[in-house]
Parts: sequence; structure tokens; C-alpha cells
Amino acid sequence: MIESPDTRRENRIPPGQRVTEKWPVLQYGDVRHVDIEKWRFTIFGLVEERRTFDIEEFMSLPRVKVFSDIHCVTGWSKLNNMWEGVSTSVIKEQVIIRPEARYVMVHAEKQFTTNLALSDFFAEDVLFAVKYDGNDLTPDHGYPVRLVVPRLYFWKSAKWVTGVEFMAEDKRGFWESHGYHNRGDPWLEERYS
Ligand SMILES: Nc1nc2c(c(=O)[nH]1)N[C@H]1C(S)=C(S)[C@@H](COP(=O)(O)O)O[C@H]1N2
Ligand SMILES: [Mo]
Repeated sequence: MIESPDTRRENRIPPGQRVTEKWPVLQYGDVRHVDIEKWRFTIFGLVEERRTFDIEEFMSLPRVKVFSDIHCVTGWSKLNNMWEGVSTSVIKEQVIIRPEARYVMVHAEKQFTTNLALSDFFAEDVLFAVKYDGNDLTPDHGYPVRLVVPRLYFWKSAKWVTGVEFMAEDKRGFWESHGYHNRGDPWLEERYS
């Protein structure tokens, strides 16, 4: 099990955040209901050969558990979350990434995107989660697969993920081009830009 380093801070609540016990559901538009038979996960962009996984192939990749806190830019934080899924380090082993690649765009259903620097994407506590607290994700929290980036605001944690694109230049994702910060470190209050 990997403990996100932020969970070991003496003060776990970033500035301007309040703790909630509930788990709010937030996204642009409606909850997506993914047809599991048609779902695919594609690794593309600056890779030697793109790879596509169907649900069975994705679910048979090695798993990791990550313990982390959630910080939403709207002001709520939810502590002590246990995720299980595929570490981004496992994704890295599935392809040969070209040396020019420095950023990723994570893609989700209905054209949702979010961008990350490679160093944030490959941090040890980042995973494509398939389970929360031992159960499959529910549709409203991203079933079948969501990204979890514990050390950045939760809008980076794309629900209903369909793939990841490696890029040489940074490009803003959905919320990042609608006024949110490009990176989103909650400890620096990188909320809007
Ligand atoms: N596909 C998709 N993922 C998304 C979003 C979205 O609009 N679409 N919104 C983000 C935002 S702003 C937040 S706060 C979290 C909320 O996740 P939750 O509903 O599981 O709490 O999902 C993130 N992931
Ligand atoms: Mo959000």
C-alpha cells in the first residue's frame, strides 16, 4: 500500500479547505453511464506504438492500493480514502514513451480532458482507480476507471477515463481552459488563473 505523502503531514488540511464526511458528486454535465463492453483505454500520442485495452485487459494489469486525501477546489476536503487500481508506473511499462514527451492529456468520456506534467502524472501515488474502499467505483464517482492525483485539486482526477496522450508541449484541459489553474497545488492555493 502506498500512503500519499500529504496524509503524513502534521496539518492535513490545506488553506481555505473544510473537512466533509460526505462525498459530493461533481462534474460538468451529467453522470456518464459507461457501456463496459464498448469501453476502451488507449495510450497514444508520443509513444512508439499506441496500445488499446478493453476492460478485461485493463482489469488484469497489476494493481496497487493508495491511501490519500481529497481536496476539491470548491472548498471541501475528504480525508482517508482507500483506492485500488493501476499505478501510472504500470502504464509506463506498457509503451515506449518518446523522449520529447513532457506532458500528458488524460482523456475521458464526452471530451473531458485534464493536463499534467509528466512529473505529476508519474508521482508514486497517482493511479487509475477501479475500486474505492474495496468496492467497484459507482457510476457517479467514475465507473469503470478514474484517475486519482492525490496531491493536486480533485478536478485533475478525471472520472470515466478513456485514455492518456503523451505530448511534447503543455495544453490546457477542460477545467484548466475554463478558469482553473493549470497545475492546482492545494497547498499553494493554485485555484484559478
Ligand atoms: N470526466 C470528468 N471528470 C471529472 C470532472 C468532470 O467534469 N468530468 N470534474 C472534476 C471535478 S471538478 C471534481 S471536484 C471531481 C469530483 O469527483 P467526485 O464526483 O467523485 O467527487 O471530479 C473531477 N473529474
Ligand atoms: Mo471540482
